[in-house]
Parts: sequence; C-alpha cells; structure tokens
Amino acid sequence: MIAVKDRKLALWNIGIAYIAFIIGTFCGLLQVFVRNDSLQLPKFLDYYQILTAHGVLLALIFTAFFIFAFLIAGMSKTLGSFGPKVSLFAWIGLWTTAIGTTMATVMIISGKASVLYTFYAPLKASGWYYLGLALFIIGTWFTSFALLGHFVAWKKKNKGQFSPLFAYMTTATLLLWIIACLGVVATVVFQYLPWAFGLTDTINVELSRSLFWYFGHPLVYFWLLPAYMAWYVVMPKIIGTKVFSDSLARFSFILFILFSFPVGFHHQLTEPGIDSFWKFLQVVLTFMVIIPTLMTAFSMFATFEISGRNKGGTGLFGWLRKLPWKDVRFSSLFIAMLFFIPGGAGGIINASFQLNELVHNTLWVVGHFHITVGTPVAMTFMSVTFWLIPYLTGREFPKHLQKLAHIQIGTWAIGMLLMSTAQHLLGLLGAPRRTAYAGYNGNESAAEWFQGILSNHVTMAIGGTILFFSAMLLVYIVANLMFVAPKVQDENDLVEFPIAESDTSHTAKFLENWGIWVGIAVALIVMAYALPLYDMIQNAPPGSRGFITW
Ligand code: HEM
Ligand SMILES: [Cu+2]
Repeated sequence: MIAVKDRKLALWNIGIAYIAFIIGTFCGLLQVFVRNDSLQLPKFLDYYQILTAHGVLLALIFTAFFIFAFLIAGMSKTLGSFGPKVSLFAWIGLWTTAIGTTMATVMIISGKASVLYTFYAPLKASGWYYLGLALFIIGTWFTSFALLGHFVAWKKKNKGQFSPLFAYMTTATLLLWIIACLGVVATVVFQYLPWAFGLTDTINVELSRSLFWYFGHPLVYFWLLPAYMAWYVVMPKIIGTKVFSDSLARFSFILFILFSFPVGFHHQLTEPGIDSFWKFLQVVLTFMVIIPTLMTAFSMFATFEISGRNKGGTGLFGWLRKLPWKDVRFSSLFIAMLFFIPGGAGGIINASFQLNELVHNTLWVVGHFHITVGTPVAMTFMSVTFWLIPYLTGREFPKHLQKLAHIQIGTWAIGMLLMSTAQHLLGLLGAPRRTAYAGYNGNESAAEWFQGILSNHVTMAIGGTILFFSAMLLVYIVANLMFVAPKVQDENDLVEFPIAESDTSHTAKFLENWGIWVGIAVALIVMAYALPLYDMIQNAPPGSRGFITW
C-alpha cells in the first residue's frame, strides 16, 4: 500500500482527467451529428469551438493527467513514498496544470480560441489561451522534475543497482516529454504570446508549425509509452507470468526516445516551405520506429504464449484459450493491442511521402488517431483505471461493476470499429477532416461517394453514439470506484497493483546511462532540424498578421 498523501495526489490527477473526458466525449457526440447534418448547433456554439474543446480536452488534458496519475502511483509503489520536496513540487505541478487547463478551456468555451488543438498560425486566439497552454506545460514540468528527483534520490541510495523497470520507463517517458516540450514552449513564448498580446504584428507561420510538430510527434509517444508500460510491466503480472525480457523492454524504450524527435516533418509533407531533402530524411527516420514497435509486439505475444502454455495450453493456438479473458483488466488490454495493429499499419501509410498526398487532411487521419490514441492508448488507460482507482481509494471492484466494465470495453470496441472504419473510408473517398459541412452542398457525385454502407456519415454517427454511451458507462464506473463501492476491511483484500517480476541478470549496464541516450537524441535532433529551422529564420517571409475566422 502506498502512502496516503501519494494516493491523494494520484487521485486528484485521475479526477481531473475524467472531468476532461466527460466534456470531451460529449463534444465528440455533437460532432458526429453535426457532420451528419442532423444537428444544428445553437448560435452561441460553433463547430470549431467544440472541435477545439474535443481535441484539447481528450488528446492533451485527459491523457496528460491520467498519465501523471499512473506514473505518480507507480513511482511511489516501486521506489517508495515521496519525500516532502517531491510532494511539494508535484502539488505545485498539479495546480499549475489545473489553472492552465481552466484558462484554456474558458477561452475555448467563451469562443475566443476556436483554433483547434494544433493552434496553427495564422489563426489567432486570445493571448490567454496560449498563456493557459504555457502554464499547463510548465505545470507538467514541475511534476516531471518531482518524479525525476525521486528517481535520482533512489539511485543515490541504491548505487550500482538497476532501477525497477517501471521507474526506468517512467524516467524515459519524462525525459521524452521534457525534451519534446522545448519546441512548443519556444513557439508559444517567443512567437504566439508576443503576437497575440499585440507586441508584434506578424508571425513566421512555417517556423511556428515546425516547432509545433517538433513537439507534436513525440507527444504521441508521451501517450504511448505509459500504455506500453502497462503492456510490458502490468500485463504479465495479470496473466501470471514475468516480463518477457528486461533488456528488450528497456532497449525498446530507448529506441522510442531516439526516433521520436527527428521526424516531425512527416506531419508537414504538404507544406511548401521545407526542402524535400529534409522531408525525405525525416520520413526515413520515421520508419525506424517500426523496430521498437515490432519488438514490443513480439514480446507481448511471447508473453501471452508463455503464460498460456504454462497453464496447459497446447497446439499452435491452444494457449490463447488459457488466457484470463474474464478478467476485464486483461481483456481490455488485449483489445487495445488488437486495435494497434491496423493503427500502426495506417501510420506507415500516413508517413509515406507519396501516400500522404492522398490521405492528408481527410477523415482518414481522424480514423487513424481514433484507433491509435483513441483506443489502444485510451483503452489501456481504462484497463489501468479498473485497478488503479480501487487500489488508491481502498475500495472493492464489485462483481456488478466488473460486468459493466466488460460491456463498456465491448461497446467502445464496437463503436470505434464502426466510427473509425467509416472515417477511414470516407477519407479515402475525399471527405475532408475539420469541417462542419460534409455534404458538398448536396452535389450528386459527392453524394454517391458518401452513400456506401460503411463510407457513410450515418455509420460514423452510429459508431460515435455507441462510443458516447460507452464513455458514460465508464464515467459511472469511475464515480463508483471513487466514491461509492464498499471499502475493503482488511488490507490483504485490497486489489493488487500488478507489477511483474523482471529479471535484470542479463541486462546491460549502459542501458541505464541516460547521458549517452540523451546525447544521441540531441545529435539526431540537430541533424534533422538545425539547418531547416535556420533556413526558416534566416530566409523568413514577411510573416502573417493574425486571422480570426470565426
Ligand atoms: C465519444 C467518443 C468520441 C467521438 C464520438 C469522437 C468523434 C470525433 C470526430 C467526429 C472527430 C472529427 C471531427 C472533424 O475532423 O471534423 C474527432 C476528432 C478528434 N478526436 Fe475524437 N471522438 C471520440 C473520442 C476521442 C478520444 C478518446 C480521443 C483521444 C484520446 C479523441 C481525439 C480526437 C482528436 C485529437 C481529434 C482531432 C481534433 C482536430 O482535428 O482538431 N477523440 N473526434
Ligand atoms: Cu507523427
């Protein structure tokens, strides 16, 4: 059992995450109906306002707060309770992120920041929106440094020992996050804030987008790495076995750090201001991420097979039947992983220089990130929710809630399958993303493209509705686990915090040498970005004044 004060910190983070989840998924529900032309929003709400809220609240706020809850709880569990300084920093971090989030959300809701979560210039929001985002990032840095400080203190006390795998992976994730944020902090502080508060008239658009995507791609690994932590460290324990290979797990995290950074241009393949050589280089580096991804997939299936065979499963696939399908902590993780197979394959398509031309800015992309962050990551967080909240609140996870959790996971999977398949197909046929008007004014040939069974905005809306139902079911379960479910009487009956055993006897020492890895990461960043960014600054166009299109 971890210390009460650390539990409280983690619970506050989870609470804020789920408040963002409620508002964010409600916006998602509205979106599918607006796009389907069956809902007209009231005058005070426009489509881009709710779409901004949806993106910010789900992709940034829900994920970040949940991730920090998971990391905080796991670091306290594996390295011991936080000292007073670590706690102080982590609380300052929590309140700063919460204030930043509130500022940004208020600006979005009051219609002063309909710039979507990527806040591309020259769209210009109120300066307070950018300030809110900046505070959010600064807050996460406080929490990150608190956790890194906790790690360093542990290392000092345990000289020469390998850190527990959970703590190692947390450190990798936080280093990735801090280095990634440098880009978005640079553009917000030096470009957006002076521009939005009227100190400068124009903004260098290409530079701002490039700095955004320098952050935006590793951002997806900031979502994924904690999910992988649950896959590598938590899942084997749930199915009653050990981590497949400690050194493979550590090495894959290192590779994720290295190849997360020098690749942001793959989001900018259609932009004219970047020479094709740099785009090509970054596309090639993007494909390197396939290596740690397949390493992860291999270890997961090896873990399943080992566990299934240990339980007596035989034959080519007999072991599959021996896995604990009735345990919702496991079935949810398994479904999350299944969704990542088409998700990853789609990513290869998006990142390909030529194929990107076909799918860029279409609904295909929306389909893609709902089967990457929206399911593999989000459903992994749901799986973690089912044991982490009762663990932290000291409550039971009663049978009837477990049944509901199965329904919740199943409906999320069905809803997402319908919604994202429709989005992928509509996108291939040319339906644009980020637009309220999806019908091409009733043009006949467009109507033909969009009237398939799956390539249809109605299918997307049905999927979205099932998803929203599932989201509300989850909120009901979360509220119960937080406040209602009976408390366990005896500490031995507390739900477990599953951390699998990991054998470090074959793990190479240099994997713990963070200096080397951060050094190589910086070298790759300089190689991929120094010249093109220098060029954007030196040969800058006149810049653009701000536009408020809403
Ligand atoms: C009830 C569940 C959900 C529904 C019905 C839903 C629906 C949608 C729709 C229809 C769009 C596209 C709108 C457009 O391009 O015009 C969208 C965009 C988006 N969704 Fe979701 N979504 C859901 C859950 C999620 C979750 C869980 C995440 C992430 C954790 C997420 C992240 C995003 C992001 C980042 C965008 C892009 C926003 C932008 O283009 O600025 N969504 N969603
Ligand atoms: Cu990317």
